[in-house]
Parts: sequence; structure tokens; C-alpha cells
Amino acid sequence: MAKMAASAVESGEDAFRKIFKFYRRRSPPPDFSKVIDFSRCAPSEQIVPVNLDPAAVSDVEASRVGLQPVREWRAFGLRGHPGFIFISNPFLCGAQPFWLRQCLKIYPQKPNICNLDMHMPSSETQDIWGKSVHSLRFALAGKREAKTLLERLRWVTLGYHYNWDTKTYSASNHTPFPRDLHHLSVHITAACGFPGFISEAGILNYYRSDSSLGIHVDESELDHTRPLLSFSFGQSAIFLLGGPCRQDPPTAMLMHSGDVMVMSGPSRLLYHAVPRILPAPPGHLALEKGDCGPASSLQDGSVLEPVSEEDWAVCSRYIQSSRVNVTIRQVLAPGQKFPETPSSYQRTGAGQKDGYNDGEADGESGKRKRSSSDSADTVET
Ligand SMILES: O=C(O)CCC(=O)C(=O)O
Ligand SMILES: [Mn+2]
Repeated sequence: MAKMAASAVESGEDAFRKIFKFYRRRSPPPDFSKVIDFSRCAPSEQIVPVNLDPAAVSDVEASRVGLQPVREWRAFGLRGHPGFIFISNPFLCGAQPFWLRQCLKIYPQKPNICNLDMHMPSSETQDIWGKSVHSLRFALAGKREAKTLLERLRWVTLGYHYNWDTKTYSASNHTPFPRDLHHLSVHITAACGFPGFISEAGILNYYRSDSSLGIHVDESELDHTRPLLSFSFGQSAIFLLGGPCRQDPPTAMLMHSGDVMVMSGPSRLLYHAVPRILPAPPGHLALEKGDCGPASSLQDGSVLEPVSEEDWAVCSRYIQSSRVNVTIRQVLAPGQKFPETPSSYQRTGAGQKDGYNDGEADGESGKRKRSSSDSADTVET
């Protein structure tokens, strides 16, 4: 743990908040030397190799969703955090552009819900991509006065749509979950020892270089025995993984483009946060379409489709300064139904756990900014 971060722990104050502020600090920049980088690390006292189940997913099934054979994946855990699995970019070369294009062009489309819907009529938000591409492709960002809708996108919800105000999901607020993303999720969770995962809700977070996500636990789902799955694309980020108590000091790690995180078992309900977006180091924005051979290598039955040069021009410009995170959740146990009374399935203790925010200086979760009434301006710093 970095020096200042360590002293915060010793003081016995809210160590998580102090460490959040430490890594979010701009001037002077914090010491990042103790942040775990799974893309370069070897097993150690803290970092343990995780054995996945290569038999759970055939090589053909994996390649159809753009993944390497499971036996090639580099998966790690953290001592003291059973159930936490970090898979260092298991994607095949050339597959990330497809998933990023889905996140920017397809998943923000109706019937999915996004932050812009909270203050704009649906006629204006139904073609975010189409309304943004011209500016993004041709105009110099610095010279434009108004941001495009795509640049103002902060979150999209899929499946059971998360209600940011009540912190609940409900049977009545549901649209079909994207099949391609379910296939991807089901294979990763199966390889991690969780067969039969049902992707029921998704939250996409769109981060600019100055965004952050406050300290929180994801506990609105009714079944916590199912893992939570998280994908990163674009710029890198510092992810803080704490303990079951708000005061537990977190471990800092880097998430690069293509990295996948699984929070399961005892790690499913740990506090976590993203204090900082960082430029992807050279070689980590592994999204250059051209480097991996022609799209003809797509398997029969693949969910992947070639990404056109036009689409890629927009996506690659977007991720020069942005990060996209996708979290997939199973909300209900098989056969489980939402209870009749909404209040009975609301988050408990949410006052200190609903830490979704952008631009929050201290990660303090009681001041969540990412609410249904967000305007694009409130999520910018
Ligand atoms: O952006 C990330 O890596 C974390 C996202 C997250 O924790 C969430 O959406 O609940
Ligand atoms: Mn979370």
C-alpha cells in the first residue's frame, strides 16, 4: 500500500474513504507503485493463481463470443478475498472492438434506458449514435461548443432496469437482455465454476478521464449467491476492493481494457469503488482492429460481427479519453419472483452504500450524484 494510503489505515479513520481520496488526488499525483497490475504480476503472498474449469466452455464456444480458450486465461485471486477472480484480458485479438461497438452503438438504443432519458424526450435519445457520429468523426473535440449525446452518456441499464432513486429492480421495469452479452457472461461464469448463470440486469458505466465511482456495495439483487461480472474497455482505471465493512482498507488494482472481474461467494458483497481513470499504458488499448488479421477468422455461429471502418473510427476516437465498464448481474434465484411489496426488497443501509457518483472528491457514498434526475452536467467535474 502506498505511503499516504498506509498512514490513513493506521489512523483508524475511514480507511476506504482516505484511500479513495488519495488515488483521486490530482496534485501532487499519488504514488501508484503499490497498485496491483495483474497484467504484469506473478503469484505472490498476496496474489494467488485461480484454477478455472476449461471443460466448462469449449474452445469453439469461447471463440464465438470473442474469448481465448479457457486454458489460456490468466486468472488471479487475492489472499483474504475468496471468490474474487480477476481474469487478465481473456479476449481474442480483434474481439474487443466488437464489444466496444455494442456498448457505444447498440446497447444505448431503446428499449434500454440511459441517463439522458431522465431529462430528454425519447424522440431525442433514440438514436444517440446516429446523432453523435458526424461530430465525433469529423470535428475536433476542442473546437465544438456542445458535447455530443455519446459524450454525455453516463450510464445505460439493461434487462431489469436499475432504479437509481429507489435502488431496486422491479418486475414491471424490464426489457429483454441482449443475447450476445448473455452468451459472453454465461461462458465466463461457467469457466469460473458457476454454471447456469442468468444475465438479468446490466449496468454500463461510461467514464471520462475525470470521472469516478464512489464507494458502494452491489446488494440490490435478490440472489447474492450468483456472481457479479464486470468488463472493462478503453482507458484503464484504479479499482479499490475493500472488505465487508465500510471501514476496511481496500486493495488497489489496475483494470485495463479487456480485463474481467468476477465477484462471487464471500466477495460478492464487498465494498468497492473506482477513484480514478488512467491513460491506458502502451499496448493495453488492445483494440486496434487491423492488428489481428481479417474478420474472416470469425467462427460459424459467432455472435461477433465485423465492425465497419466508419464505426471503428468513432469508437476508437471515443476511447482515447474514455472507459466503458459493463457489470452483469443475476437478480433472482431460478424460480424466484419479486415480492409484492416494493419496500421489502429495497436495499438495506443504502444511505451509506449507494455510492454511484461522478466527480465526487472523497468517494462519500451518502452524496450519490448519479440519480435518475442527473443532467449531463452533474456528472462532469
Ligand atoms: O467501473 C467499474 O469497474 C465498477 C463498476 C461498478 O462497481 C458498478 O457498476 O457497480
Ligand atoms: Mn459495483
